[in-house]
Amino acid sequence: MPSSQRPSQAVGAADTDAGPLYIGFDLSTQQLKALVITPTLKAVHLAKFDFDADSRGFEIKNGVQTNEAEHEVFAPVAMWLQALDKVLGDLKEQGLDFRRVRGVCGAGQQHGSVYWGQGAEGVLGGLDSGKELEEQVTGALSHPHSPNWQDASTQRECDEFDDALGGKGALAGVTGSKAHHRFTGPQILRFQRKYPDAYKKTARISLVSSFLASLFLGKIAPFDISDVCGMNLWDMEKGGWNERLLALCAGPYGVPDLKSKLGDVPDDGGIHLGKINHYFVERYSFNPSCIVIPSTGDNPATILALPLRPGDAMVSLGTSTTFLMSTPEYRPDPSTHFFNHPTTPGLYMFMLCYKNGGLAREHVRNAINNKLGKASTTSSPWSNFDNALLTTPPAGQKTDIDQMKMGLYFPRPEIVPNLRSGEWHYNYDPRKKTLKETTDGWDRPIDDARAIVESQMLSLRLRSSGLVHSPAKGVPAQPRRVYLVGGGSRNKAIAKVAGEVLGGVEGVYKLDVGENACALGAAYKAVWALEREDGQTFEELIGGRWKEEEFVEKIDEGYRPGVFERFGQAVEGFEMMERQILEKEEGRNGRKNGMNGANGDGA
Ligand code: XUL
Repeated sequence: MPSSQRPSQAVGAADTDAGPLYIGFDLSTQQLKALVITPTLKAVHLAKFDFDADSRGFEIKNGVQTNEAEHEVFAPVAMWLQALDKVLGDLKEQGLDFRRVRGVCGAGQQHGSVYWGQGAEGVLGGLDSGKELEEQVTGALSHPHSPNWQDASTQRECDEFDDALGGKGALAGVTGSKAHHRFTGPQILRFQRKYPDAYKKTARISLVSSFLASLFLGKIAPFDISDVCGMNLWDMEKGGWNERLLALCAGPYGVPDLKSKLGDVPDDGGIHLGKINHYFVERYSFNPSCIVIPSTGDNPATILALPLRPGDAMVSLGTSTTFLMSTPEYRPDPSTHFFNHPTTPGLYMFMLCYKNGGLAREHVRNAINNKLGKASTTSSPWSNFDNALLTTPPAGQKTDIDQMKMGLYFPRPEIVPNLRSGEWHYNYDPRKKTLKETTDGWDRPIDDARAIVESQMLSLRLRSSGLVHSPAKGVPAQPRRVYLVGGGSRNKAIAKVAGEVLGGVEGVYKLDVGENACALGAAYKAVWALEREDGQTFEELIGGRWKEEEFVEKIDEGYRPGVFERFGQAVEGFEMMERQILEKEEGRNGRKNGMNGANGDGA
């Protein structure tokens, strides 16, 4: 049985009327989730299927399989098919009246690709509602696995992508990102070389998001205008495929063939793709006029979990760290990502994606608990860490003339910057602008609590500095609001440091949707697509229905004059520190062009 959840915290509304409903699906690495909402944005049903706990017949761990010798990480597509029937079956058991569902939309883990065989559309259109999807659709694939975003097997392909347009900066300028192992273009290139027969037999290629939409639609759905930017193939300013990158990716099989595998991309994220596949009407009693909306990536869906305004920032504090902003400015850089905004033409989604986050903080937390012993058996495991964080002064400086303490904490190899796993400690003198690798004056591991959280926030501030603006005369450039989501958002001590370093003139907020941000964003996208008036933007429609007092909680004041400026000095030291570490590592490795080894992510 799926590990279903009856309405809980985020899904608590009584669904009394018989009005329309919308479903947002989230096909992520570890689970498939379905969240049902009303047009007033109340969540009324939630079902989920945990791949490790609930799937049958797949040897997976954390939702994926690995081939360590080649740094491959992939997921069996059949498992996702199994999950979709189970999740819908669970919603049916919960009593969901599928006839009321007016629209479905999804969020998919980004970059993963699904390879369809020649007869795929025939299979999807002719499904037998008496049988499960897994039994019928698995045979329509030309390859059983979908490369996962954690895959690191494409170093050679990344180098070729970076070179194709003249360098990482040029590739980032055109596609929004330099080459990354997980991006779909390098993945398709490797697939084409490793499995030439399967490539030849492939009629269409889907992203995880468009795969989900294809099942609902009964034919291959186009890519979503935002998620397509996670491929290193889409020319963002031109709004079309980049022919040179397609030529590289297609190799001997040619561009026209690859173009037909990829299909056309509609530029409206709210386009009605068509009515739901008869399979779902017959098997689950969906209304035959239910409309399928393009599913998007999980990160683009996350920024749709609230009417995020340009200038607001979202920080997802999970196992990894993600920083998202909606912005009208396109300022590509090899260390960041730009995507088209999933719903609003003229806006972009800016993203920073780190591998390290919660796990790194847990290491420091454990070291502190080992030193101090747990305060009591009932206290939170974080109480010593939080106490250390709150009693240590900003940048570890007791007085203005003290050195600032800073460091990098990467238990896993990091993407931003591209650096091996390791830990580094530095003292920085902001008056002389000098830096020294040392732990002189550090009370370890106590001082590490502040240093690690600050280092994570300083990296975000450094890399988003070009996109934030001064909100009023005399006030330094910073985000308007900072929204925290994910596990770490529950920690108020971390929120305080986030506010000190990042600012936020209107404060730091916790978005109280539990772990459901992606599914919620997808469901809101469906509401907008089906209920918008001519020209009405997502932000206008969802903003009008959004109940701030119910959905978000202010957890920190944000901008503190004086402290914010002190961290402005710390950012300078932090940038110097990163550069110095990278240079030392480059010397150590004796390699040019940074650390592109199997540990890093992309060239
Ligand atoms: C983003 C990325 C991850 C996945 C997680 O580039 O690779 O955030 O989208 O599912």
